[in-house]
Amino acid sequence: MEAIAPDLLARLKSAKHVAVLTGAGVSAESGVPTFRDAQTGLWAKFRPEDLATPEAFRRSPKLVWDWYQSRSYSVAAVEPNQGHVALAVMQDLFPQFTLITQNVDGLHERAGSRKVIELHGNILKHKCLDCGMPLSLTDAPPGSPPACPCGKSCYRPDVVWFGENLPIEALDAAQAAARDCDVFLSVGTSTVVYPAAELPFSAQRRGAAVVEINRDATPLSAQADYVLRGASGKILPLIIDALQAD
Ligand code: BV8
Repeated sequence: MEAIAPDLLARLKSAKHVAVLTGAGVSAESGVPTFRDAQTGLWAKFRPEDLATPEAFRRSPKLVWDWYQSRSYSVAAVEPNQGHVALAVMQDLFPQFTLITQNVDGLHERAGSRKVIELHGNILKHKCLDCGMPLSLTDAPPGSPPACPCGKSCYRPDVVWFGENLPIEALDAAQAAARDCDVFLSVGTSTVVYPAAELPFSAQRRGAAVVEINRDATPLSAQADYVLRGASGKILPLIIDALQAD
């Protein structure tokens, strides 16, 4: 992986507001399968996009519930990696810093990031499918999924499924940060899921320098001002080291 380009470093050092969008690639080095990695086990024959929908949950509640439970256990069993830790350090290096994530694994908070904008919810949180009441798994009756105390429906994971609107306050905050920032880092995301994928393009239209940090090419690569090709767990600490060098 090449060093951080001097002009990118200069942009970062003079930035008043840095915004970061992360995707599943940031959690890959913690051992969390990325969203489009091949599914394993019981769900090997399903595409994630086909399970992460309200229709799939209504059609096969136990299958979808168990998939989320299995993902929750694997997330609880892993640790944040050097990429998460670097972003937690980065939040104190700029006058304003906004971390926006598509990830539902809660690893940014566990690494010490504050005020994380979770665009797609959090797999460790639950709510009622019907009344939307927040629910705790520790109080849940037996069942896959458990019944909600409201008596009308059942627990569901508090994540945003395909075809569902994003939480409006989270989306508004993310879009405001994209419009306002001087540098926008897009890290570990395939840049295919909207409206999150629009954020780096929106930032660039408003004059921000857009940096893609990704192991592979994405639809953003050709348009990004900088492309740092490689693992986020290696590249993000390099950026911290360069910023703190003198
Ligand atoms: C909505 C929660 C209004 C659930 C998720 C406009 C245009 C086209 C389509 C649409 C559009 N507007 C809406 C749509 C439809 C849809 C959509 O975008 N579909 C896509 C597939 C085309 N969007 C929606 O439905 C959204 N809702 O817009 O509401 C509406 C309402 C009704 C009708 C229409 C519109 C809701 C989207 C949210 C879905 N929920 N997650 C769950 O997790 O189970 S999205 C899911 O994908 C995850 O959150 C994931 O984070 C996200 C994006 O994926 P990535 O994070 O990018 O992960 P991926 O595996 O794809 O890529 C990993 C990347 O990392 C790769 O590039 C890889 O190379 C790289 N990498 C791997 N290792 C590393 C690495 N990089 C660096 N270092 C490494 N070590």
